[in-house]
Amino acid sequence: MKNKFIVIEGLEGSGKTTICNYIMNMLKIWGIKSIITREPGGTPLNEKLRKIIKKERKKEIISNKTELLMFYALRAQSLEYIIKPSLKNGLWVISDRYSISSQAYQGYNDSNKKIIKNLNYYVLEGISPDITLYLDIDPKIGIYRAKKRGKLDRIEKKSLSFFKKTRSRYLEIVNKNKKKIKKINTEKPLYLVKKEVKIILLRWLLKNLK
Ligand code: Z5A
Repeated sequence: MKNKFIVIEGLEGSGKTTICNYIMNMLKIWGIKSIITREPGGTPLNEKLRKIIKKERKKEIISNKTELLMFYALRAQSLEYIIKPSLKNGLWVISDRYSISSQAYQGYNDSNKKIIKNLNYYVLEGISPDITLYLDIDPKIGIYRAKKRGKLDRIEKKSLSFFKKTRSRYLEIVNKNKKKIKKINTEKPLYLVKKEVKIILLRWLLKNLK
């Protein structure tokens, strides 16, 4: 079977990192070699930029334009040094976030939506996930889970209404792309979320045995 590119999306605390690890272990049991990458992050340079992008700063505030371009700069780096070479070498790639994150978090007006479309054309070079799992969660629950883990970062400190709008943009994207993006409700015990992930991936793999 051709190797695949799987993306996990969702708000903070929806369980993306947990599910990425779960999928990697599941693929291993099935005899499939994979790697996990994350956005922002992945390469050594990207991990440094991740700290910068997440840090709250009082003096030189990251502008909205800078933030959007930073996410795409990181994505370009991760495509060049992780995603493309891994896919070329026969590995499956599991990415904790990808371009839909930019559409959901930064696509808050028509002008940004247009810029993101152009950036996708320029940066992604047509590399799109074979399947995306969108982990849906009420932002209140997501933030509660994130808070339990420790101090909130610059982005996590944004208002509840920002996350509500981000979630509705996610849902809009999911509803327009039901074939390629599968929605999973994560407001239930983790073992049930994992069970649903497994069923979705198995069904999808059986359909795509080529
Ligand atoms: N961002 C952006 O704006 N634009 C972009 O283009 C990109 C990103 C790529 C990245 O932060 C930030 O960048 C993010 C969007 C923005 N900001 N926000 N806010 P990050 O990578 O540090 O964080 P995150 O991606 O938001 O994920 P997270 O907070 O680490 O959460 P998660 O990976 O989805 O969840 P988790 O770590 O697997 O689980 C969190 C906790 O919940 C943990 O203790 C789990 O054990 C627990 N958990 C998980 N599932 C369950 C269930 N089902 N029940 C109970 N407890 C659970």
